[in-house]
Amino acid sequence: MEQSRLPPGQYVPRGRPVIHYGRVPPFRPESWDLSVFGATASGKEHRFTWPEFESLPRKSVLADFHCVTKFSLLGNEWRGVSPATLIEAAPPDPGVRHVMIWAEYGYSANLRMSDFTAPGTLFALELDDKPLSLDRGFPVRAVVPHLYAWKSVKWVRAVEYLLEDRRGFWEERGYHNVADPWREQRYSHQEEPGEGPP
Ligand SMILES: Nc1nc2c(c(=O)[nH]1)N[C@H]1C(S)=C(S)[C@@H](COP(=O)(O)O)O[C@H]1N2
Ligand SMILES: [Mo]
Repeated sequence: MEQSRLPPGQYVPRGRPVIHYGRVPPFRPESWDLSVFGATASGKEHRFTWPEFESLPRKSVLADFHCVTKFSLLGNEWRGVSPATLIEAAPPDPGVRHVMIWAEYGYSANLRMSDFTAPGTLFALELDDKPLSLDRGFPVRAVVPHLYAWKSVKWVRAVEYLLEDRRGFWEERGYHNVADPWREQRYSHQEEPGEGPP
């Protein structure tokens, strides 16, 4: 049964690996904020403080998670804030087709607007009924379960609305701009016309 849930080339490891590039950032609630900037409809940046973000309405998403290094974690129950809530607070310019999600220390991943607003995409604060652990992205991580997990940015601090697509951290380093695991879109050399920035 579980086999049919796995995209091509993926396996279920023993345990639940934690991986990221660089160090785990400290969380300082007094200075933490999450901003929505770039091509907003108003032209202004919108900032959520920690108390503001923490009190936004939450929803649950049950989803699998596929890392490009080939392990998959099945049945994660994420709880957090829908991208629709951010879009409502800070509407994008009508020309916005892409977003960049920014983390602490400059890590980033770009998404098509359609992937950002997909039903499974979430800004998660909880995993399996507990606040995220620091190493899994506390206080807030993106979850984009239908794409390879490097797009699921931990320690999110900003969302940038883009009028033109731009590559994020791994997308600039040889990884696929779209990253659909069901199509094994692992590397940038596999990109078809229209799948990458102009
Ligand atoms: N900020 C940040 N987010 C990140 C990464 C990172 O290096 N920095 N690594 C990504 C990769 S490649 C994977 S597989 C997942 C791992 O998530 P996990 O540690 O919860 O398993 O986080 C993603 N999010
Ligand atoms: Mo990964």
